[in-house]
Amino acid sequence: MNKKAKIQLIGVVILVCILFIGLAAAAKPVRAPKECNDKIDNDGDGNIDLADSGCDNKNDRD
Ligand SMILES: [Ca+2]
Ligand SMILES: [Ca+2]
Repeated sequence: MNKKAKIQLIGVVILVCILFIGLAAAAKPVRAPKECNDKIDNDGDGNIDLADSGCDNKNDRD
């Protein structure tokens, strides 16, 4: 294999890696809302979001 062919092969390998990284990023599920800002009683104690003593702020995840 000559030098030019090796460089082309490395380029193709790098492109395939970038493609797979892009696909993996695109396949990630949309980030769920924070549990203290989703209007759901996540822990089932009757208190929703900031009304729950476990929630210090809307970005909290308890
Ligand atoms: Ca709760
Ligand atoms: Ca909640």
